[in-house]
Amino acid sequence: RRPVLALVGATGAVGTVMIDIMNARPSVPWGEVRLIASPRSAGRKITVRGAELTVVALSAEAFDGVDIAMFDVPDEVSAEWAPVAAARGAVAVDNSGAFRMDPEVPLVVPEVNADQISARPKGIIANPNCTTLSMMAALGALHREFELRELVVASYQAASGGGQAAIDRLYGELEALAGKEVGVRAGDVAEALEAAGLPLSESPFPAPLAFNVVPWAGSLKDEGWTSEELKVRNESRKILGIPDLKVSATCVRVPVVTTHSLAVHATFAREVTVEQAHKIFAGQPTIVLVDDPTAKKFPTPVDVVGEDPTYVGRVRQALDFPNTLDFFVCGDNLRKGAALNTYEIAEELVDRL
Ligand code: 2RA
Repeated sequence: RRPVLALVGATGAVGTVMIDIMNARPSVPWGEVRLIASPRSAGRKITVRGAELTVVALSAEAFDGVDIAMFDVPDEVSAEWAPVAAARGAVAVDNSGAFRMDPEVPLVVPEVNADQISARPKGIIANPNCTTLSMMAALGALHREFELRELVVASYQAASGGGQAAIDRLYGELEALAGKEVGVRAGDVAEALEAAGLPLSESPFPAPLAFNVVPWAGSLKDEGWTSEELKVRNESRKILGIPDLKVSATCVRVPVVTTHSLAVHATFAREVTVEQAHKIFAGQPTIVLVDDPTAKKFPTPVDVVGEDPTYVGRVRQALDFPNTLDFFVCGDNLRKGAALNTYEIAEELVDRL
């Protein structure tokens, strides 16, 4: 029998991208696709691969007969319902933060550690945070050859990482400020937003995002670090299987709608030349290398929206740091950063149920 796939959170932003991905695949291995969402969205009709499906409400019974259940819902919903799906016999592939650091839950990026899919004592597999994911294909490929030791990164994160309200806020700010002379005096952007009825107190961001960059993503954790920065550290260690990897991350929100970028400073056990790195990136099917400094060719977020691969460029051997490479990566945070990686894990699972 062909496996049954459930999608929990089918009507959300990432769930919608998952359906787009499924619709675009040349073929799918599923005997049935079941769309699950909150009772509020139950009854909605969505077309998946030419068949009109009715969204069913989340309940324990909704998982009966399901082999793989992909979850894209808030942490607390996953924390409650992924174990229910597992108890009913499904493997839950969860895109929330609820299980990522659980030692009994593998944290998987298929091109880096697909081998870990089979050891899943809780019947749950976690999908990494989109910021970590955007650099994993590149780092995994380099680590296999040169042994990663230290990682220093700064992120340039798109508004859509904060969900629909964050996207709406960025558009609202841009519209309110369009054509105005702002950013020439301290505080005038915030004042203009306030005057336009967009007070900062109502924003998902702690500072204006239009005409600005905001060095903050997630919530405050110990000693001034944000949750997002700690995720980059902890998840990179777990995915790459380097528990003592030295990591320092600064996460920054930029006025971009979709696609997270990172400036990566990675130190290896052995010397890596730009030529060697280029060869490795060019040989990895899930990476697109765009790196021609003389022609000023490099990836930017707007080139990568809607794309599956991670784009890599600006590869340089650090002048003052032996064994260190600097490079820039861009990954669509809604695709590889969320829906695509989750779906790829589900595809990998088909032969390992
Ligand atoms: C963000 N990484 O970009 C988060 C979303 N999961 O805000």
